[in-house]
Amino acid sequence: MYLKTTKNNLHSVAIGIVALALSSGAFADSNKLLWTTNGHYYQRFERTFTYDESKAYCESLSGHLATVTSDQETVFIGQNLLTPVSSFNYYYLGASDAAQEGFWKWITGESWSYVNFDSTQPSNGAGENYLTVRGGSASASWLWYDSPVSSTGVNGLICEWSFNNYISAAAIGDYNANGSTDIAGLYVDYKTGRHFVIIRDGATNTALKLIGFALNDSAPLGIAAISDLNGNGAQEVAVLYNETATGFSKVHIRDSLSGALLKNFNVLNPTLKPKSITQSPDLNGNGFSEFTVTGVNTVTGGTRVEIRDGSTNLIIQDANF
Ligand SMILES: [Ca+2]
Ligand SMILES: [Ca+2]
Ligand SMILES: [Ca+2]
Ligand SMILES: [Ca+2]
Repeated sequence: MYLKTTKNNLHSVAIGIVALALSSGAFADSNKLLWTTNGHYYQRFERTFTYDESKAYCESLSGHLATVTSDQETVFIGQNLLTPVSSFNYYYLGASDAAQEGFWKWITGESWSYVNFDSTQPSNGAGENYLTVRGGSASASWLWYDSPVSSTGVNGLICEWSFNNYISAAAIGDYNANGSTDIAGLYVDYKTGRHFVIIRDGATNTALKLIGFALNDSAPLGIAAISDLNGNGAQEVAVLYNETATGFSKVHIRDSLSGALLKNFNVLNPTLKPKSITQSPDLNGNGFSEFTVTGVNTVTGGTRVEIRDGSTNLIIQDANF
């Protein structure tokens, strides 16, 4: 990364004073921008993150570190995300050759065919196995460098949203009464960040119903189908959340026919990180099926399991592992 061309060194001297003035955290994150050519969204974040933290950050937003696979994509990112920042700034992209030196791979699995390294790059310095792109307003700036996993020389990261993030799925009986069990899939919409459950016919794959869940930054973790609670003949859908604002584990239950929110309540306790929700048969004989939530104590590593009644939401059985 740190081998610079003579041209860049001269460039550095010439605008060094300007860069100094801008170097004290002067840049704001970009907006999340749509590239209409491929329908993907992109955003630049100013963060002092390692590569691993950067990767996890994009994933926490249901995106991925950006993959740049064409000159047009370089130009879009360059003109819209990199032009407002200094040519002394570097940003992580989603590629690495850490597994095998010289064999770069995009984290999305896209083929490594387009490359845009600076002429001196990759310099293959010790540990320089992570891709960065340089800021600035000229296309000559938007070149790639191999950087360490952690560096004070890296100023942030670029996230890309290119597909819906599917979290989990559950069987939901025969929703359209055609003799086949149907499947409810939970995902985060990459365009809006909103959480949806889509029900598809198990035999034909036809989309039968789209149910909107939360529109916030809480992470949805799983889905369970439970018995009809409001007596309209359609089963309900329960989604487990880790509510960012409060740290609480929450279950939201919506009617699968109307999409109406029927219940919103806490499970586990705040010392536990929620992990999963699954459906269980009616164990206490009240005619309503149950659901099971699992949480992990991040300090001790212990796991807690609560089986709760689908109607009362009270604990029927619990265990600590
Ligand atoms: Ca891409
Ligand atoms: Ca069906
Ligand atoms: Ca119902
Ligand atoms: Ca029950």
